[in-house]
Amino acid sequence: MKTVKDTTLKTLLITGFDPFGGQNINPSWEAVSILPDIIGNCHIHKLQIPTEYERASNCILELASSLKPDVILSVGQAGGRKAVTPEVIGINLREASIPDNAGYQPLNEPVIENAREAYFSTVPIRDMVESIRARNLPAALSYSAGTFVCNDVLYTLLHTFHNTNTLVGFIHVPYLPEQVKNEEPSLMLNEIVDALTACIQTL
Ligand code: PCA
Repeated sequence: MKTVKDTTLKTLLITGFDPFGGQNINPSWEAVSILPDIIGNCHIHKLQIPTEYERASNCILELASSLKPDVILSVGQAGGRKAVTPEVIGINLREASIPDNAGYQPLNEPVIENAREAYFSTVPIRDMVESIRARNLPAALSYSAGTFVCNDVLYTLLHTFHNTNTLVGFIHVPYLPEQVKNEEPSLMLNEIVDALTACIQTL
């Protein structure tokens, strides 16, 4: 009997944000937008989302309802970080030090009323860190996705897909060199693309 190779691809929905906070680019979308359509076992669907509370996750949920992805990975800018950082946890808190792109600046509000305090990410974050480092690129786990729009997306998706077959994760990436002055850390676009590719290869 012939063995039939399983060539079924997973459906990955990966998102990047539009620029915010006075920047004119966001490395997350710059990198996500140039990923190939297939990486490893995954068929990649890309979506740019607005840096706006609520609307960012709604955009993802709307596409996810028809796409039915196996995995949703969101990518965001974390200016000042020097490594690519898969996030460990999303928390049920909105607290913004700057307004989002719709001018909304919540203080001490829940992401979702009467929902639990936090959810752990469900993608293989430790494998992702190893996979990035195997390419000689800087990686570390992050234990806080903050309380701005990135955490909002992570928490909302983890809440929505809790106990389903859809895995959810978030990866923060450093600035691009053109965004920084002085000694602030950055990574080149091709390095961020390689790091994301390494993460996707663990899926
Ligand atoms: N980073 C922000 C929101 C959009 C982005 O790219 C954050 O870390 O919350």
